[in-house]
Order: sequence, then C-alpha cells, then structure tokens
Amino acid sequence: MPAKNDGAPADYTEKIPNNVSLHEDRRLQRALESWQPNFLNWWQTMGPTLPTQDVYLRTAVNVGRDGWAQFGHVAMPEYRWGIFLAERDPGRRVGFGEHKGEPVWDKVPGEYRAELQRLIVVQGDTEPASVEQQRNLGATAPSLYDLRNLFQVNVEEGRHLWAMVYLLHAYFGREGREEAEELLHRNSGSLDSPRILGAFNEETPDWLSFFMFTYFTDRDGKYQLGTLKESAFDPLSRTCEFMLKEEAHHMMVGTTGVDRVVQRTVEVMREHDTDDVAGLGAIPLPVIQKYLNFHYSVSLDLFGGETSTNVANYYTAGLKGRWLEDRRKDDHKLASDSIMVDALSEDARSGEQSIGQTEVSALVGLNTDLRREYISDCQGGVKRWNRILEEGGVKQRLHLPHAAFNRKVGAFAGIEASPAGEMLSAAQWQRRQGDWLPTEVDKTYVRSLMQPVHQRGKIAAWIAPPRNGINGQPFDYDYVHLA
Ligand code: BYC
Repeated sequence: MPAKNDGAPADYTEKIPNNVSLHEDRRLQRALESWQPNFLNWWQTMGPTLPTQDVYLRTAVNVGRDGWAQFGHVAMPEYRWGIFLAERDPGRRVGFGEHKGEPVWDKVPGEYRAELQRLIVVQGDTEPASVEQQRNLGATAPSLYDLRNLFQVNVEEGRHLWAMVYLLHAYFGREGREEAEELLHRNSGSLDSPRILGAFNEETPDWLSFFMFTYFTDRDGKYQLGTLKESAFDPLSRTCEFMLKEEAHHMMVGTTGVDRVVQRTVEVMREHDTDDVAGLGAIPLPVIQKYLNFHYSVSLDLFGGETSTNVANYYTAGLKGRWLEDRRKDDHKLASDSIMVDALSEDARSGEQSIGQTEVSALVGLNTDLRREYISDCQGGVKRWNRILEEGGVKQRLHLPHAAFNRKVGAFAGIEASPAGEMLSAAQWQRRQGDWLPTEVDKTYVRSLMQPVHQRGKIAAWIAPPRNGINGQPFDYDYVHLA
C-alpha cells in the first residue's frame, strides 16, 4: 500500500522530506531511501559541473497557500529534494472521459496500469534529461543572478524527477522500481540509451539556447503537466499541481531571458546605428530568430502526432485531460465531436501533396488541441519581444515559424517547409535551411560570446540586466559562492 498522502505537513526531519506520511510505510520508505544514493550519484556525475560552495536557492517546504518555499544559501548536493503532493480535495470527481462524475482514484486501476506507467515514465524522463542538457552552462554564465537561476531550474527538475519516482515506487510495484532505475540510466544524447523524447536529446550548449529552451520546451512541460493535473488518478493530479507551481519560475527565466537578450541587441543596434551587431558583442536579430525557429519547432514535436489513438484512449480512460478541462463548454466526453487538424492533402489527380487540414474525431485530435493552446501561449512571448523592438525604435520583428517547419513528428515529419509554410523540395531545403536554423557559424559566434561573468553585480555585454532580483534581493546580491 502506498503512503497515506493526505497533504500532511512536510516532515523535514526525515531523510526524504515529504508530505505523504512516508514514515507510515516502511517498505516504500526503504525502497526510496535505497534509490536516493543512486539519485545523488547521478546528480554528481551528470548534474551541474561548475564547482560551487553554495547557491541562493528556493526549497519547497510545504504545499499550502502561504509560504510554500524558503530561500537560503545551500550547498547543492545537500539540497533537500522532497516529495510533495498538493492538498487533497476529498470531494474531487473525474472531470472527463467515460468515468466522468465518478470519485477520483487513489489507486491505479488494473486495466490502465500500463498506460499510466507509460505517461509517468515519459514525464519523469524529461526532468533529469534537461539537467543533463544544461550541465555545462555554469561555466559560461553571464552573471551570478543567471547562474543562480540555472541552478534553481536544475534542482527543481531534480525534484520533479523525485515526484515521478515516488509515483512509480508507490503505485507500480517492481516494474515501477525498475523504471525508476532506468530514469537514471538513460542519458540525454546517448547513442545507446537516449532520453525518450526528441527535444531532450538536443544540446543546450549556450545561454541563448538555455533561454529558448526554458521558454519553449519548459512550456511544453507546463501544458503536459496541466493535462496530467486533470487525471482521474488523484496522486498524479496532485503531484502535477504542485510541480506547476515551481514551473512558473522556469517560465519566468525563459521569458525574461529572451527579453534581456533582445533588449541588449536593440541597445547596441541603436548605439551604433546598425543592424549588424555581430562584431559588436551582441546577438543579431536574425540569429535570435533562428534559435527561436529551432526551439519552437522541436518543442512542437513534443506534443506527438496531430492525430493519435493513444491520446484518445488516455482521455476516454480519464488518465490525461485537456488544458483547463473544467472551462471547456462541452460534454467532456467528445465521443461525437470533431476537430480540424493540420494534415498533408493529396491532389486526387496529380498526386501532389500540399499543406492543409482535415477533419477528424475530437478524441484522436487531442494532441492538436493541446498544441494549439501551447502555440497561442507562445505567441504571447513573441508579442512581448516585438514590443521591446518597437519601443527601441527598431523595425524588424520576430515570428513563430509555421507548424510544418522543421518537424520530425506528426503530419509534416515527411516533408520540408519554410517558416512561412511553403512546401520545399529536399534540394531547396538543403540550400536554404541555413537561413532559418542556426548554422555552425551562428553557433560559433554565440559560443564566442559565452565568457563567464562570475563577479558580483557584473553582467556580460550580450544581455541586459534583469529588472528585479530574486526574492526581493538586488541584482548585485551574492547569489552564488563559487568553490
Ligand atoms: N519523440 O501517438 P503519438 C517537461 C512516440 S516536457 C519521440 O503521436 P502520443 C519538461 C509516442 O510516445 C513534458 N517519440 O503520441 C520540459 C508513441 O510511442 P508508442 C513531458 C515520440 O502518445 C523542460 C509514438 O511516438 N511530458 O515536462 O499521443 C524541462 C506515437 O506517438 C515523440 C509529457 O510528454 C517525440 N517527440 O503523445 C523539464 C507527458 N512524440 O507509445 C521537463 C507525457 C511521440 O507508440 N507524455 N512519440 O511507443 C505524453 O502525454 C505522450 O506520450 C506524448 C506523445 C505527448 C509525448
């Protein structure tokens, strides 16, 4: 039996801080305590490489409305990674699918075991993957403020791994424990045992990539967690609800990170009255656009195919809902609804393909529904960055590329398309992709700017300082003490 997760206050005297009354289930506690050294070993070997004494970090200590986290300087290996589920709503009922209206589940129903385990493993796999992708960034941080934010994101992704491992250990028996081990064995970019989803095997070699990743890829996390928060499996729902709280900071890091890069580029463009800021220590707008194109398109892939029977089954079973399910004005079952999804159409006579749409049942189109929510959220970022350009008196604008651009998953995986959405031949794509995706020259230039600024109150020349510090501290606070 899993621990009684009744939203008890966090117990910090235990080896594994938790609010799931872990001490009441000795077997589970022992199992997690034997996973803990493996996690710490993974953190030491695959986590941040820059040696530090301590970092000004937020640690989750409770789930209540007031004061869920505390801030202080912490030696990272001693960070208190804990297990926290949002408070239980005793009257909660399933909000969608064929079990709509029934009480939510405290245990895993046998018939959905495999699917639930799969969803939890995929979610869990992304968390340590991102830490691995970002492990070398500390060496080139543009300021101590940014360095601290990187480490905050990293330790919280580590906690999110704990969140999924808790579910696997508590509810999925031996198989769950084996999957928890596997989460530490697969590695981002590994040829033998890569991470499960494509975007998590890409490199994050520089800070522009990091900000784009936290804007676009962490935002997929927000949307996927939002759908799992709707789950009829209540422990998963409550886990994701609390993870979303932490996720908000990761979004902030990405949004304001790109803001500050754009801001600095505008300043240098104006100062020197030129668009060509490459020699002047800032990142040219076309390079920012190419990084945006890359991170956005690989993140679109994370939503799976435009049509998916997997997602239809997840929904009908009550395992994975829609974004803001309870605000949708329909029957929450969708058995007779339909949706238009992106598709390749084929001309009946010529056989020629073109980018179009097709009508499918709403259930199989749920990946599209979620991807659309995500896309409209991403438009908010672009709008905000364009406001910075406009206020800076610069005429160029940033854009989200077409959904068919650079896709490896779904309806457009087999074709090439420009950011404007025109279909291209393989030869045209080969010739032009360097105009749209970062080239070796672009990446080398961006990397050349990545000189560490590890002095208090100082910042690299390619990025503007933040408007605010962390937790009311000033920008020149001693956020990190290096070793
Ligand atoms: N790469 O039916 P389909 C985060 C597989 S990010 C490789 O279209 P489905 C975070 C798929 O598994 C959020 N394989 O897809 C962010 C399936 O395989 P099987 C992570 C892919 O199942 C930053 C097959 O292709 N959480 O938290 O409807 C930092 C057919 O696919 C990919 C989740 O994703 C891909 N991109 O939906 C830190 C939530 N896409 O089953 C953290 C859990 C699909 O036939 N996962 N495939 O062997 C899910 O809900 C779904 O598995 C997916 C795909 C949305 C990923």
